[in-house]
Amino acid sequence: MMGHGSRAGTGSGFGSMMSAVPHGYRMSRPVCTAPTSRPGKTVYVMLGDMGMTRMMRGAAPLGAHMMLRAVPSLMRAGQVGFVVANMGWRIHEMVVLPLAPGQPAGERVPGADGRVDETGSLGEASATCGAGAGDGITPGGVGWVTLDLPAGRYELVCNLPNHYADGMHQLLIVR
Ligand SMILES: [Cu+2]
Repeated sequence: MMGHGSRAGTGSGFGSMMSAVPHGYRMSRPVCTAPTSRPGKTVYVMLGDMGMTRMMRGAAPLGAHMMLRAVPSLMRAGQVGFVVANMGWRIHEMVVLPLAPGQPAGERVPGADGRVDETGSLGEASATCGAGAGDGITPGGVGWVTLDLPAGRYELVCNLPNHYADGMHQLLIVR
């Protein structure tokens, strides 16, 4: 499935994001949808990559083109429901990590395994067509999680090997 005509099927929140997908990204057709009833604010997170082959698994070479986009990225403190759609061809996930005061977003240094430190994680959506933690969201899959977020700065990351370094992170500000 390619092009901008595809729809996430997970709610209208993805509609505007689809038109902002950079050229060259391959969009997987959604295979499931998140529950439509969620407490609190909903954040739609789109995970994507440029594919190359359907044989690709989770690991990726450095320099691969990948993306993580969340809308909105600014909200009030309280319950936040994340709906995370993997529209790429690789396995992805979304982990919510805190940012210390003054700590810039996007500048974590991955370890030798290509992953960043998840200390202090507030939760994640890494199950395919399910809630909370799992074995990763497979292409076309949707994961979801509802978290109680105090005011602060957070970073949404995909922590499969090299995915953070390849660009899968976004700042989330809670006031
Ligand atoms: Cu990823």
